[in-house]
Amino acid sequence: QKSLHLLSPHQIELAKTLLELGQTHLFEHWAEPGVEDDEKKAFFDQVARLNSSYPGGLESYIKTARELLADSKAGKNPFDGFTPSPHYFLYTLLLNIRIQLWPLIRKADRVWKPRIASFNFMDISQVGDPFVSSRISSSALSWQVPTGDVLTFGDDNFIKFEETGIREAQKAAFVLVAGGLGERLGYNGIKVALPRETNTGTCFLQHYIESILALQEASHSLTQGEVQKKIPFVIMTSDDTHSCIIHLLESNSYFGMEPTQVKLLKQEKVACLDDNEARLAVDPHNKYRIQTKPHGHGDVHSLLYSSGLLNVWRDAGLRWVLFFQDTNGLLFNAIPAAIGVSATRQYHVNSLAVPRKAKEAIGGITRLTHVDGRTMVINVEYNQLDPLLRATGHPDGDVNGETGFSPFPGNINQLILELGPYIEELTKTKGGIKEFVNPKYKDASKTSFKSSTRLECMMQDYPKTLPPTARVGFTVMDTWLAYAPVKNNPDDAAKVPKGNPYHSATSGEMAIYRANSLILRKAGVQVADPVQEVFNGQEVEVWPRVTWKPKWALTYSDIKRKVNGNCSISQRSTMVIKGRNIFVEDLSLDGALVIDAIEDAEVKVGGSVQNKGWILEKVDYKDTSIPEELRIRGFRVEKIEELEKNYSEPGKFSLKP
Ligand code: UGB
Repeated sequence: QKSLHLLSPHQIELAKTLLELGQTHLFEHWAEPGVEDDEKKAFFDQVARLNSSYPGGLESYIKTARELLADSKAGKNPFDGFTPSPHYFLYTLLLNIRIQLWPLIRKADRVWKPRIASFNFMDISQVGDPFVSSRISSSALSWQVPTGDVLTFGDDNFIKFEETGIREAQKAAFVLVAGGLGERLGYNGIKVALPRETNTGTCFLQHYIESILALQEASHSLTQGEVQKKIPFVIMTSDDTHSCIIHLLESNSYFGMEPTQVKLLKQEKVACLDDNEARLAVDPHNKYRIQTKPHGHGDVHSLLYSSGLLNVWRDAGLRWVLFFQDTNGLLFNAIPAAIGVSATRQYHVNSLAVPRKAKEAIGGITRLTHVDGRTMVINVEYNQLDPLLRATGHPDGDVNGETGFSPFPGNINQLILELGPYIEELTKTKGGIKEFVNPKYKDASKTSFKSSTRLECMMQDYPKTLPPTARVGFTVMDTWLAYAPVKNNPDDAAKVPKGNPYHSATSGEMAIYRANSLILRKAGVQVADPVQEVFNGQEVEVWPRVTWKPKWALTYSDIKRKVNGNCSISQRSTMVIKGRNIFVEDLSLDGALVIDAIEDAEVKVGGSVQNKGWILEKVDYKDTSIPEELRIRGFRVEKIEELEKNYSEPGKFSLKP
């Protein structure tokens, strides 16, 4: 009452609302009127912000929180009434695996089909030659059945999808969700500034931007720019990451992208909750503030909706919106083909997935069937999958199936949405995504929390509100090609059960070299086998350290065009290709080779390159004298000897040592 003169009429309304919503405790420890008035005013500014940034305002937030907290206390399963089952997608996966696994396919036919007998399922015997079909025709399936493609890197199908994807890329906009702090990784900086690999030191954000620019260029030259010249790039930030991302972009001239191409949308945090009554938590460091925490990556939909960008993109003739996460250095290996799948299958929603190991910390894609018959194909988050399975007649919970993988493919949170249907849906929902709450209770009475909680939402829950007619599909790629996130700190990574991926800075970097080596192998290069090494307590395969810029090669066809003859690379080698028009032919590499060239220079690289090369020197992650971004990997590159060439004049050149 005594502070009312400080407030605008709108703020007075908000104060009343807070009192009506049972939030009087927020004012309990306030100083006398006239004391600390600035802080009190700042409190109401914060309340106004929290109110305006949440669809429906604080009233709606508290109401939803009370409902979700009551459900959580009652132990109500968030998927109440739904039973999960692996959908036919995994079956298709088996169908598509090549000849070596044919006996397994037979077995899967025996094992899985009876389990999903209630399904209108195509009999494997009708499919004929599994090497001809890479996809079961959806016409044989009822509408609920999700469709999915399982792609095999480098085969004709893959190449076809990549070509379609490159054509379509000019109609795409990219959205990176980068508001998370990465608590599991425990890195002190922003994750997008971490080197994707330390051979070149290229950070994730630079790699993403260079990949988008390379796509733009490739798409443009294939189609002579039917639609747009620049691919829009949106980055969702938060208070935790916003200023650092701006600094990273500005101090690196946007890594070659035009600043107008990049838009930052900052997500706001939401109010924390102290108890089951949804009493808002007072910030432990300031009694005039409400404690806040991130609301989750699901905010990206409401931010895009309210930004007005979607309509601008539609008017510019765009068709696809691609969402991706902050630290997957392999992602762009999968993008061209995945866009190709979306365009070919006309998917409204296409999620990228990889085979998943049980208990792996990535969501599982399931087909949920409700008791009333409704069916929904959706990601079930890793912490919910096991309890859901146990509660619905699978006493062993989340375990590997016959194939050695979880029957539920892993969601890698790379979504491709068709813009038109996306706008239609958001017009209805205003971008609101189904939320959840995850309180950590003090004891079994579930009456108090160990620490405050808050509502959260996830971007992959977008399909939950879609009508049954929506075309929701999946695209599965090999993990080695498409997925290597950097999420876990060295301690936690070293404790990952044997056989499960580490998802650490160490494994993330090694995965780049492995993927590039395997891609070159597929193109006919003799790449030596890897050796096993232990860094930061994690045993990893060390392949030759091969990297290239996205403008050198984005697709398998690019690689085939640029690598010819008899080439070989020894295990201890390093190869860095930077320029666009570099052609590798009859090269024998045993050492380190770094090669760059301006756009107008065409260079043929061959012959025998032999030198002492670059070695990986082990470092201890606890050794704080070493920069954090290096020690979290457990190694650093020591450059002993290399052949380095930079062609800075236009013309044709040949490098043949
Ligand atoms: N992020 C935000 O932008 N804002 C936020 O408030 C929170 C996060 P995490 P998570 O691919 O490995 C997801 O924390 O949420 C950004 C999927 O839910 O790295 O534990 C953040 O910056 C899961 O199904 O992952 O798990 C980052 O870019 C599985 O796909 C992104 O959101 C898993 O990722 C993801 O945040 C995975």
